[in-house]
Amino acid sequence: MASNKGKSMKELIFATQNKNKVNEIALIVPENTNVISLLDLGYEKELDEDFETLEENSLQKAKFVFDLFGKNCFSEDTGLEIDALGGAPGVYSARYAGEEKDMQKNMDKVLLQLGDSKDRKARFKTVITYVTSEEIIQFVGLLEGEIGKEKKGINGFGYDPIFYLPNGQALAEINKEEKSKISHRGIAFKKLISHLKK
Ligand code: ITT
Repeated sequence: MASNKGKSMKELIFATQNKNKVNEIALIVPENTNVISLLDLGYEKELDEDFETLEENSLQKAKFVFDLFGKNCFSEDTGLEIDALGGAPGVYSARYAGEEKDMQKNMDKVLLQLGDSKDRKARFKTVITYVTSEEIIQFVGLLEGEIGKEKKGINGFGYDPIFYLPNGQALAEINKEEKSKISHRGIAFKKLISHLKK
């Protein structure tokens, strides 16, 4: 992502293989930080997510990658929580409509389940876990909105076309710079950066 020059440069492994997450984070990485993803490291094996909470899955991924590479690292796990569906898809967001992780099918399932429901309140929740030899710490980022009645926009990824912001725009209708400023992922990552500055 960035070259590691000056001596105060911080190097961090981002324990993800999701290119979209990497691209969003890249926009808000401070100049003194070099973020290296698992894609950069050529690590392609899917990371296990065996638990039923974002916190535990995020911790599992970060610890695994820290043990593997022995370098300061962070992971993030994100889920979409829809109130009228009792918090689903939540931790099952990637595979909501099946193992093939097909986002069109995942979104169609949500739209079908909600039907004409008036209560469409939802939020994205990101849990970042930062692991070093000295500490393990988590940071949460939330983005509140609602599930629209149709898919809108071509930007972003995942559930962005059906997640509407309070102003009525779908997350897939704003560009990635704007998304990074307001998003669950951006908020959690900025908390990590402030922690690193302490
Ligand atoms: P990792 O390598 O980081 O585990 P992943 O794709 O498995 O990547 P998650 O388990 O954190 O990612 O995410 C679950 C799903 O939630 C993901 O596949 C997306 O479909 C969706 N998702 C995550 N972040 C999103 C965002 O910012 N906007 C829309 N959908 C998102």
